[in-house]
Amino acid sequence: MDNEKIAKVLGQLADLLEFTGANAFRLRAYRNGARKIKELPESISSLVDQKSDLVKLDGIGKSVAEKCIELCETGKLKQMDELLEEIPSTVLDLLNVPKMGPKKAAAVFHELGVENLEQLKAACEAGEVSQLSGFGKKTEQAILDGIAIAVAANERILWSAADKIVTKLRSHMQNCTAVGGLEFAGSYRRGKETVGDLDMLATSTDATAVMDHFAEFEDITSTIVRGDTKMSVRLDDEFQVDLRVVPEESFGAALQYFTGSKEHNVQVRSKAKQLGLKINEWGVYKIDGETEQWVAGTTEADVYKTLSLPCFEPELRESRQEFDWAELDQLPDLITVEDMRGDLHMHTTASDGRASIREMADAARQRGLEYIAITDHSKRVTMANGLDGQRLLAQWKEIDAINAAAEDDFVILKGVECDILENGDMDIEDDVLQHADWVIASVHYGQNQPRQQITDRIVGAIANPNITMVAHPTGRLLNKREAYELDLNAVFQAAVEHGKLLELNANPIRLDLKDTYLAAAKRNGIPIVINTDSHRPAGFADMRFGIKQARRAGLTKSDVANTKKVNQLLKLIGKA
Ligand code: DGT
Ligand code: CA
Ligand code: CA
Ligand code: ZN
Repeated sequence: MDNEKIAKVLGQLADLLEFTGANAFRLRAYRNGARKIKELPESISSLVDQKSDLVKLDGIGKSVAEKCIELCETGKLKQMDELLEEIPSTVLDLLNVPKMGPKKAAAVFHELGVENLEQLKAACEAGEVSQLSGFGKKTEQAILDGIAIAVAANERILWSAADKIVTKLRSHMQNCTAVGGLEFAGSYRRGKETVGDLDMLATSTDATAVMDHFAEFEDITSTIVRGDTKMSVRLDDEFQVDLRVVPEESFGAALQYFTGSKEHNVQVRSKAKQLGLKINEWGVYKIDGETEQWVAGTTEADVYKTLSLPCFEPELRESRQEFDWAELDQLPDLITVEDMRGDLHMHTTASDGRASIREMADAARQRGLEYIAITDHSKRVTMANGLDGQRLLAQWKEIDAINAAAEDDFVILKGVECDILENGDMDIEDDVLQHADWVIASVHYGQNQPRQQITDRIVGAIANPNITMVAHPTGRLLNKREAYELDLNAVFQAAVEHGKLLELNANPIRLDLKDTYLAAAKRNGIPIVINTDSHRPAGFADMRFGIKQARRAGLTKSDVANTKKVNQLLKLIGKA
C-alpha cells in the first residue's frame, strides 16, 4: 500500500469519525498525519516491513502509527469497517459539496437523516436545511448550487490522478509477457482536465492471459464484466478501468476509435464514407460492391493517412477546429514542455512556500529553465504570511544580491502576487510595485461578489500600469469550486487594450484559464503565461499539466510568453 492510499484512508477515517462526534483532537491527529504521510519521501509500508518505529517520524503520533501498521499488514482498518456499519459510506459524498464542511454534513445527517447527495438536494429544495441551526436560506442555496460539483467529483477524477493510476497500471501490465502494445486511450489520452474512466488497450494473441494478469492488479476491488476480449473493473470501489485486447493489425484502428472523442469520430466516419471507405475499431475497409477489403489499422498514422487526414494530436480531437485546420493545412504546431524557458509564479518561505529563493532557483535551473519570478503573497493573505511593501523591498534587494553573485545567466525576477482587494484597490502601494520586474494580480477574497463587481476589480487591476499579468483568472478549482461570476470578454478587452498577459495556472486542480477560454484569449492575441504556482521545488513538475491544457487550446510556442528568452520577455512587458 503506497503512502497516498494510506493518507486517503486516514482522511476518510477522520471524516467518518466526524459524523460520530468524535473528539476534535483525535480527528486533527489523523488529518495532520495524513498530510505528513502524503509528503513523506520514505514509503510507510516498507518502514512497517522493516519494523521501524513510525512515531519517530515528524508529525506521526501513536494512534496514527498504529493505524498505519494495521493498514499495511491487513489492507484495511477494523474501526473503519465498524463505523461503516453505523454510517452509510455515501455520507462522505456530502463533504464534497463546497461550503458544506464536516460539521454541517454531520448536522444534516443526524437531524434530517440525509445520507447521500440526492437526499441532500431534496432536503434543500423542501427548505428543511435552512431550518437547522447554523444554516440559513443563503447557506441552503449555496449548498444546493454546490451539489452539482459534488456529483461531478464522484464521477470524474482529475487528469493528474488518472495519470498516477496509468503509471502504476502500465508497469503492472508490462510485466505480462502476453502483452505486446499497450496504450491508454479515451479522455485520458486527449488530456481532458478530468477523466470519467480509463480505456486501456493491449495487443496480444492471448487475451485470456492478458485479462488474467490485469485481474491481479492490486487496486482492483471488483470486476464489472469480463468477456472474451474485454473486461471492466473498479479500482478502490469507485474508478472504472476498461481493458480491450486487440490483434496487432487492429491496434491503430482501436487506438483511433477509443481515443475519441465521439464527436471527432463522427467526422472521421463521414470522411471515410465520402471516400468509399468504412472504418471501425478493427480497421479501415475498402467497400467494393459486396466485398470489404481491409486496407489499414496497424498504426493510427496509417488509419488517418488512408482517410487523407493528418494524424491529429490527441489533444485536438474534440471536433472543435481540427478538421478546418487540416483542410487549410494549418494545424498548429502544439507547444511542448521543452519549449518553456521560465516560470513566473511561485512562492517561498517568505509567504506560504516551503523553500528559499535560492532553493527554488536551483530547482528551476536543474529543470533547464533560464529564469523565474519570485511572487510571494501580499499582506492581505495573512494566512500565508503575505508581505507588505517593506518586506517586499527587502526581498527584492536579496534577489538583486543573488543575481549579482550568480555564476551563470540564470535570472531571478523580482515579483509579487498582489491581491486585488475586495474594493478593487491593489494590496501593495504603486510606489513599491513600480520597483518590481513582474507583478501578478490575483483575486483571493470576495470571490462571491456579483459579476459586475468582480469584473470591475480585475479590469481595474489590468489597467494599473504596474501590473503585468492576472493569475488564475476565473478562480475555479476542479471538482471543488465554480469559477467566479465574471465577464471574461471584458477581461480580454482590457488585456488587449493595456497589453497585459493572462495566466494558465498549471496546478492540476486549477488549470485556469481552461482550454476553451485559452483558445478565445489566443484569438484576441493575448499572450498567455503558463506557470506552476509552485510552493516547493517539486511543484515545477506540474508544468506538464498546464502544457496539456494549452495543447488542447491549440496553443503554440509563440502564443506563450514564458517560452521567450528573458530579454524578449522583458521587452514584451515594457521592462527593457
Ligand atoms: P470519459 O471517460 O467520460 O472521460 O470520456 P471518454 O472520451 O474517454 O469516453 P468513453 O470512455 O465513454 O469512451 C472512450 C472513447 O471510445 C470515446 O471517446 C469514443 C469511443 N466510443 C465509446 N463509445 C462510443 C460510441 O458509442 N460511439 C462512438 N463512435 N465512439 C464511442
Ligand atoms: Ca474514458
Ligand atoms: Ca470507457
Ligand atoms: Zn500563487
